[in-house]
Amino acid sequence: MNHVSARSSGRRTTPPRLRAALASIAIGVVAVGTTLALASSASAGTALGATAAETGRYFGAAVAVNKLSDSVYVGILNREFTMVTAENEMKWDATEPNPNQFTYTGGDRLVSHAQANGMRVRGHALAWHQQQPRWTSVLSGSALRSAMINHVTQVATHYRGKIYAWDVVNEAFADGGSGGRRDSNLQRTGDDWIEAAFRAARAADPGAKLCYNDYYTDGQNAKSNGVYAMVQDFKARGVPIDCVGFQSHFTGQSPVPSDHQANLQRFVDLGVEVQITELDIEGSGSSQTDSYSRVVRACLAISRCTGITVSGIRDTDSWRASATPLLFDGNGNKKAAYTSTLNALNAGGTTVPSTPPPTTPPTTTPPPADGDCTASVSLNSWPGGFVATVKVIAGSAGLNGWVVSLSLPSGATVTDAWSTQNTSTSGAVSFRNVSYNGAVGAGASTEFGFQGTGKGPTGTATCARA
Ligand code: 9MR
Repeated sequence: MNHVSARSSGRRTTPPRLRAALASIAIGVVAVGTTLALASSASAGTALGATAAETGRYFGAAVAVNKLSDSVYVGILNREFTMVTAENEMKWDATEPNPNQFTYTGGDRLVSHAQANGMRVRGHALAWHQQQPRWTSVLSGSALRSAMINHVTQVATHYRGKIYAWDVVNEAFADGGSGGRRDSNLQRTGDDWIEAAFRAARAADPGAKLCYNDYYTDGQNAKSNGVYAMVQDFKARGVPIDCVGFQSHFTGQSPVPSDHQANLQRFVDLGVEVQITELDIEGSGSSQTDSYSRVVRACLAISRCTGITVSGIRDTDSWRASATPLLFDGNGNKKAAYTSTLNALNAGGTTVPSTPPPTTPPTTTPPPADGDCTASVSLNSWPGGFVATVKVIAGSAGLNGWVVSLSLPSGATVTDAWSTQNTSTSGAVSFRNVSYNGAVGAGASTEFGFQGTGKGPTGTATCARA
């Protein structure tokens, strides 16, 4: 049940300061490896992030890491925002400029800044047809598919435990009336490229919420219907998806649609969270201020609309600066749109449930009979490659170490493995625990994963005490 909080009405059920503290605690539980600045609740009512936290939400900004040396920029960021998104630094071209050579300098700086200042991080974006490194342009088919899966796996593994939500796939649906997929090099690897990316992301970072993110999907239209059908299908088939991001780039030609809230709600009704991920609204004056408050009110009316991110801090930081679409002017002063946004946050709304419902259907695994442990493999494969996630379940005596043995078909090779050490890369392969996951209590479980080329394992995996 949602309860409504409203500063100005008698409907409040929880004192605001207590509510802020509870919200901070709830956020702390889900923010792995992140310490939230509890001091932020001192500015509840007067700063965006602290006020959003009163209903369990975040308020974030897209950040350009090279601006972290600008004191005005950082001053606003640290005062107002509780979530950051890397504007460009976690994209494919930035993180893997050469095949299988990863550079995380910019993204790591952002994560450090976030952790030092009690902010969470939205990861953006693992797979997208734009801002790919040059080398992907000569790839296609299974080579491109494998490169994409490797990219998703490596980047999500690098940031494991540090990301609140990943935009796993960005902008994969076509504009216009088709409601179908956008043509792209990734799409040409096969329709299942999106689910392959989501499965690889889940295997690499089981704690991050996994989002599909797109623009012009804010109201009901052919494009959002296409995304809706995909999410419905993913939910029905157990493809791991937790959230849908609505970029929310509004202009005079593309204003906030009248069915905005209803559209967000229909996605929530499919069993995903929704987030406003790149909000900016062209213009000035009352049309801009009204539109900002409408968007905030729509999100706050929906308990599983968990947060709002604006696509920059000052108008001059925007990727479309001439549209003056943000909340602060070029000098860092609060605009009228800031005030209307803060007022809308202060008006309250539904409270985000503190423990999000489970999002991946539990896999049916036979309980260990009398043996030491069992292993079950879930496989995500595509022509030319696969990612395997293996669940190790301890028997009634618990474990202090384990080894899982399985056999790969001929021609298959393990190219990467995580949370495990493998004895070989082809044929009969054994996977042992690493230092942090050898101890498994009675009936409890742990997971590891590996990826490879060729076909994935098909036979039974056996588990033994080590
Ligand atoms: O804000 C980003 C800008 O700095 C880049 O030049 C641009 C290049 O593609 O990407 C901008 O961010 C995009 C975001 O990653 C996805 N949604 C649309 C944004 C504008 O293209």
